[in-house]
Amino acid sequence: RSTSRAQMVSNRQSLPANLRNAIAQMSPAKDPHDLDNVEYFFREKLRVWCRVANGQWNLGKIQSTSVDDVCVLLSNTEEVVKVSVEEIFPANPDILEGVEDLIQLSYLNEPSVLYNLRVRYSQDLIYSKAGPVLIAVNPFKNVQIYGKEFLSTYQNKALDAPHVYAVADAAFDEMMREEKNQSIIISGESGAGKTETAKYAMQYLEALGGGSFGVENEFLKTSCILEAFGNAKTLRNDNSSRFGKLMEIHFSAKGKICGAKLETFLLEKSRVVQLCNGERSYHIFYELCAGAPQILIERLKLKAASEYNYLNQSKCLTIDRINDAQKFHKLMEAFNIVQIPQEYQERAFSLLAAVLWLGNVSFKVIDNENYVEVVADEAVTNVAMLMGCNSKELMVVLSTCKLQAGRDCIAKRLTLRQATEMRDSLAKTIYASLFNWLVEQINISLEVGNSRTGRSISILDIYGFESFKNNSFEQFCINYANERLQQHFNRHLFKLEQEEYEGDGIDWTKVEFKDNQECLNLIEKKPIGLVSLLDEESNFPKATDTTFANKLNHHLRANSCFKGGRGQGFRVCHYAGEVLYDTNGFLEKNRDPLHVDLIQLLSSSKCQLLNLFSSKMCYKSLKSATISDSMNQTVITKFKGQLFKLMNKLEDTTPHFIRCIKPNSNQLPGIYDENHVLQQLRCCGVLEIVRISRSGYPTRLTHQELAVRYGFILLATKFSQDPLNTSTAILKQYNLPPEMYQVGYRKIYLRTGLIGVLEERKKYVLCGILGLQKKFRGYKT
Ligand code: AD9
Ligand code: MG
Repeated sequence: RSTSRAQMVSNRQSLPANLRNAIAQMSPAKDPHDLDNVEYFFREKLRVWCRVANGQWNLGKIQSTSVDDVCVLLSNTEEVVKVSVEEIFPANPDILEGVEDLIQLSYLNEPSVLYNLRVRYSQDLIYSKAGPVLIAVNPFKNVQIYGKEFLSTYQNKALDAPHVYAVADAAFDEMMREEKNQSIIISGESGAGKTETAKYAMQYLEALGGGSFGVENEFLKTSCILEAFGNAKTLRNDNSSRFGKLMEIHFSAKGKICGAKLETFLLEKSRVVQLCNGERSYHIFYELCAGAPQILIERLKLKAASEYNYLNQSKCLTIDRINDAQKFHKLMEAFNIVQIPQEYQERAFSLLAAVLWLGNVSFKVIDNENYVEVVADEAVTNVAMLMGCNSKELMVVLSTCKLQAGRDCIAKRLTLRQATEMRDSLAKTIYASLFNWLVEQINISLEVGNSRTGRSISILDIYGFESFKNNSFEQFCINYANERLQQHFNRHLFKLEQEEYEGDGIDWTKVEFKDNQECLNLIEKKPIGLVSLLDEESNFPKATDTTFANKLNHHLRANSCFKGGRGQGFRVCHYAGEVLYDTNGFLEKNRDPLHVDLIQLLSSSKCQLLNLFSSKMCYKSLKSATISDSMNQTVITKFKGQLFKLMNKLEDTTPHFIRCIKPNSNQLPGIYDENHVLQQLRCCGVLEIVRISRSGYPTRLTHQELAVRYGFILLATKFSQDPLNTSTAILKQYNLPPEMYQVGYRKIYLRTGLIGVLEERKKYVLCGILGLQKKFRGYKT
């Protein structure tokens, strides 16, 4: 072995220096045969990937090499191009085209990975593996790989091709075997397919654990309700989730579903009142307008969606190929399955209509100071009717605010801007309360009994990373959540594994990965981090969005993930790319003030739902001294707390990761935009994951475990006091190739497949012993 290494080194000396460097970079794997291959590759002028002027990767063959450049004959155009060695990567042999798991590739580099996924994608093989991670490339069309037939094929283990069903199956098996809670963590940018993937995972578990509890048919129905109220068309995704969700499914000892619990995270409230061009508000509004039966239209005084200011402001009322009226009927079915009583359904629809009419409430300026009163038109009358309030009272609440002056309470008129904010605040409050109430109803119907058993599978689907031209507080929260999730991913796939190797003293060359701790420090560090500074400014009455931006620029410069911006802007280098945020509206959205007058209005209403909402708000405010005190817990602080809780919960589970990839930004089938895909593969470190899993040791046994399971082969004299010596003696006795395992202080680490070999040999040895025993008994009788 040492001779062959020396030969290799001398071979390499004959190559130009930068080519040698390129080779070394191409194959960081420590297996010497690998390096040998790469050199051979160059000498024999085998196929390579070559990046041409337009940035595309093309296949070609090396014609000649010089000190700085390589001449490559391109396969598609047959032209010869001269490129620098950095633009060249070895291509894999044909036989490895479209492998299921990227760890099977002989040459691991970006163009090979991109090509492999592309080949599979073009054959509708949207799922691949990158070691332990499932990669799902969004097909943007129906692919015939779901449904009953496929469900049972995976259940019967008749197929092990990469699939979300296979991930759900593995989670289920591990949960039953180890009695440990599992999680399926789905990530990817907006529109990459997380929500669809989550639904398929639930569908699989439903089919697997369906039983006597009646919960199983409800999962997809709950998704239908949640999507109607929590999803909207954005520029990135026609069905974008505007909230995060964790669905925790519980199983009995027999593996049957016995309940589920849904937890949601921060719904984007601002969407109810404010939209970007080309985006829509929540689907439910359009569905209601398009699909409500005549009787409901009359009762709610409904008009077409185009008549409502909250909806028509963005000049986008429909979604291609989506029939809102049909969706409304599906929603009604779902409401019935989740058993929301008819009268509550009607109250919910009234509140939706009230929100729509609120957007049409207008104000007229009555004096030079810009103070206003509400225009008494059908809009405000309808809102009052739908909310079950007195319309005069409503008009007062929307245009004045009560101030305490000594013992007296005086009403002060609002300016146009203040009145509009008050109106929008009421609309957002009603909508968000309605959403939370629905989640509660869903939870009642999914009810988990006494099932904290260590037998649960949690499926996490949160909003994907977002970077628009204009990014506000909402994008900041979404990207913060993704940053936390990315850290969980890194911890489990890179950190913990490598720390274990190092801690146990085995020979291991560290694989570097992009750690995002610095970005989390920027956001979370106390007292000087984005969240702390935002809270500080939010609690300071005179602060403005500009003073906030100045403060950030002043305090955060030292962090390499922070880049200042002009005026009200600031930039953050997230793991998935740089985002420019506009602080405009940050403070107000973070404070999210709730006026006492609004709460009082809700509690005086004839609508029981509104009474319920207001009592919850009062309860919250009673817990603290004053209403404004209850708001001390700002939106971002609450969100941060929720994220910490979520991460703690996930830490208690065995994670299964799914990375969704968006192949193009136009949501079209059949288009595989290499740069777009590459950027996503890079941010989740796919190549690094593959590198770790291929050079890693997936099976680990403590010396004790090894001795118990395989030690019978040793003669008693070979058992040593030192478990480590016993282990090595056992492995020697089984005659295993030494490069296939490593001996740590506490454990033995085995390469992929070796445990199977061990089991086989054990069986073989046992058969031999049994045979001997039989023979022996034969002699006796
Ligand atoms: V966001 O962060 O909520 O904005 P997601 O959830 O990642 O986003 P979503 O699951 O909504 O994306 O997928 C976007 C669209 O891609 C869907 O509406 C489908 O039209 C399409 N899609 C995604 N996955 C599949 C699939 N497995 N098969 C077919 C799919 N179409
Ligand atoms: Mg989604």
